[in-house]
Amino acid sequence: MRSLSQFLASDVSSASLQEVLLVTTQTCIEISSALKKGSLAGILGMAGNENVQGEEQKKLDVISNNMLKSALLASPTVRAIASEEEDDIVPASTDGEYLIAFDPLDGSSNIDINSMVGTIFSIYHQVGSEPATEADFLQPGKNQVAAGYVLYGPSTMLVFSTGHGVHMFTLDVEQGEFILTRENVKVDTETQEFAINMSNQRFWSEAMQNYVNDLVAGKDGSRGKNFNMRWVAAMVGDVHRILCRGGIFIYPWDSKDPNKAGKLRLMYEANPMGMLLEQAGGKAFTHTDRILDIQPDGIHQRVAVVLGAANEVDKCLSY
Ligand code: AFP
Repeated sequence: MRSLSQFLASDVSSASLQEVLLVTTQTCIEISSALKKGSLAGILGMAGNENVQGEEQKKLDVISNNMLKSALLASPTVRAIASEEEDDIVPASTDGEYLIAFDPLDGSSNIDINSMVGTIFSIYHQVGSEPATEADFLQPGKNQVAAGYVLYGPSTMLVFSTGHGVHMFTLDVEQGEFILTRENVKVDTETQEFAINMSNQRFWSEAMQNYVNDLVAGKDGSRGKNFNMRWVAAMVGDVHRILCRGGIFIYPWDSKDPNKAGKLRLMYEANPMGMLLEQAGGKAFTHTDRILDIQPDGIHQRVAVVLGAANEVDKCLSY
């Protein structure tokens, strides 16, 4: 039974990357404790603000964001952070070598129903000179040096990759540390399970409607096999299920959005999850491009996402 610090000491050669991963994950343990207290700590409900994307912020979005922000900015390894909950990047007062992008609480609409939420993080090398600017963050996802998430479910789990496979850790609450519970997770190339918000069906492209109609037709349709559907409404929960037992997750662009950009954020959701899926042998695309190849044009950019079992992603894109 290896703890996270033992794993990092033996499997991650850079001491500064070990440090940034430890600071991030230690803060997630504190977020996990806050979540466990729920209503007792008076931290549920709305904060009364909107984030830069015009979404209402929950108190816990704000609390989690502030916890990660202050912990990371205090670390000498961090040059700057970008958060889904911050309008602009926040430079640190150090000459640290890492840029961290994060979604402090993905799926926050699940908080009030005591369902799954998570923190997603993505780590890049600083590329420009100091002080850091937004332009430094605009690197394609294939440049990520590490990416992962902490899932706050029945147990709290850390899943991450530094480019050498995907590893899962479970929080030992008594000891207050993550313990390695699955190494080198792989996603089957085939699947019979899909995740998509079906209520948007009429707004999808004709091709996406045809693809999903064929999944739903099951054995009676052209696919010749039945498919099951699951939707956690937190990408972190849907991706975790895919890493554990396979599947495909889709958040397509739809005609409600004139830019046809999709809902999910490239830097805080699609890139880190794309890295994990590829490291586990799966695929991650928009409706046209490999996600990790996209050159971002802004830190809050949104994209369409199709990720999961390699053959099923290919099949979806073939429509
Ligand atoms: P929130 O964090 O604002 O709740 O959004 C979560 C999310 O971006 C992603 O985690 C889910 O997959 C997706 O939204 C759920 O979207 P729907 O509202 O369409 O179910």
